[in-house]
Amino acid sequence: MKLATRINSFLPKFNNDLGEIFKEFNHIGLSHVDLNYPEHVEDISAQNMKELLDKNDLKANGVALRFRNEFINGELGNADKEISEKAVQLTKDAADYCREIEGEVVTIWLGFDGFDYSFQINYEKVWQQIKNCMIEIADYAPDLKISIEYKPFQPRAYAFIDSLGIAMSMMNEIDRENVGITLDYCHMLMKHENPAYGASILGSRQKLFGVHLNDGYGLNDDGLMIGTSSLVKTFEFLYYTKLHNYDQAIYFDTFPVIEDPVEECEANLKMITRINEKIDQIGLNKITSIIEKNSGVTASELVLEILS
Ligand SMILES: [Mn+2]
Repeated sequence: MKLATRINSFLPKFNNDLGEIFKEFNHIGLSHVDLNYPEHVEDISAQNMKELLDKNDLKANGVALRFRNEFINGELGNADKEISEKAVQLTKDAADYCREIEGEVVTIWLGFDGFDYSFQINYEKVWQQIKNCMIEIADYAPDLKISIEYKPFQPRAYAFIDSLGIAMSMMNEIDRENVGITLDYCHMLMKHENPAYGASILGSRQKLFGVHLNDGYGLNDDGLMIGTSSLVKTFEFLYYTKLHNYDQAIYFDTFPVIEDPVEECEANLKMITRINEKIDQIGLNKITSIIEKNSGVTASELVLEILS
């Protein structure tokens, strides 16, 4: 398993020093890093970043776009063409940086493309604009995976790309080999989606480009530790990532606020390792055969076996 975690959780404890954080990542047992772009790279050239990763025996999984204040009314889909073009350029720059540090995935979460009011945006116009921007980005970096991370709402009352269905429709219209989807477990719970459903459908199509793992109660992006709220769903989700040989990093997108970030990350590591072992112990074939029975009662017996 390639494992990464949220850098921002570690910043306060490690004096906002990426060098110290990477050292700790390696010490804990993580293998990969996802960098927010431009947030985490502003003072560090790609060459220096690569050296810093190498020094700590870490690999880049990729970069994740973080759009700033000027994009508050939309990124790729902004009604102001100039701002939309800036968002495209920032994403191209992120792709260049990603390639130079030998990362593979550019994750695009359009946090501000969305709406708060009825009659606020022209949905079809925004749809076409985001689609065309994504095509431009995908064709700019055909050697990289361009991955759409969706979230139903927050910070906007409604996000534009808000669900598995909308993200897949957009992906299909973009129609590029190198465009896929990142599933954020908590975001899916917020939309009352079953995470495993997404992992199955995208995994089957080789379109699962990213996994953000965490847990929550559904109403909010809680970012709880893995397996602490919906353990059985987490098992089912990870079964499908294994079944379809998901090969990018699993990123712990959790938010330790009260918890010590190192201890919290270690808890995530312990949990995912244990779940992984348990899936192997039961066996993919056996789980597959249980699903074939199409029975709630048999499914409940699998839960008993997980508990044993
Ligand atoms: Mn996420």
